Amino acid sequence: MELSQKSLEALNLQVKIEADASHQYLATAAWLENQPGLDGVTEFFYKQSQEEREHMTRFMHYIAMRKGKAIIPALAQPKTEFANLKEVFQLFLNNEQEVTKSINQWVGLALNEGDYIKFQFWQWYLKEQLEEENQASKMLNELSMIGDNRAALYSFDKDIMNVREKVAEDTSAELNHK
Ligand code: OFO
Repeated sequence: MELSQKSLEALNLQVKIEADASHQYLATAAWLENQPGLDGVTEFFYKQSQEEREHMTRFMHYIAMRKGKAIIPALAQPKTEFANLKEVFQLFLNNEQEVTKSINQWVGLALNEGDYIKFQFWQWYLKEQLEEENQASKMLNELSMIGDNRAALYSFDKDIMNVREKVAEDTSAELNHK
């Protein structure tokens, strides 16, 4: 089943959105790596950047499988300076909320076109977005509670990759009614 022109454009726009997200998180990781004592958060954003790139290539493979042509976009200039960690995670949350909005819109398009194969393809991304928004919100809440407490910030940094996994597992369990 060939993609409609509208769907092809939507998928290619999403390729760009994922590429920009990957680039932004890479720039975030670069800033974090220059801050003292934030090895865990740095690793988090390198990993996040890598995942967004995988999301992008997943779209590209899907476009090719549906006999379309993926377009590699020019990247937007990412934000490279941050005032503090809260700003880092606020940007993460805002960005993921925008990505979710965009994906929701494409899910609607797939349904309107009666393209249930594509509708099914999008489901994985919806779950991923829920997971990432949950991670960003949880981390922002924790940072609000931590405030200027350096010992708590040390633990936050040490524990962040475990929290990341835990939120992902909890989101999957919630969706699967476990
Ligand atoms: Fe691509 O997962 Fe979020 O943005």
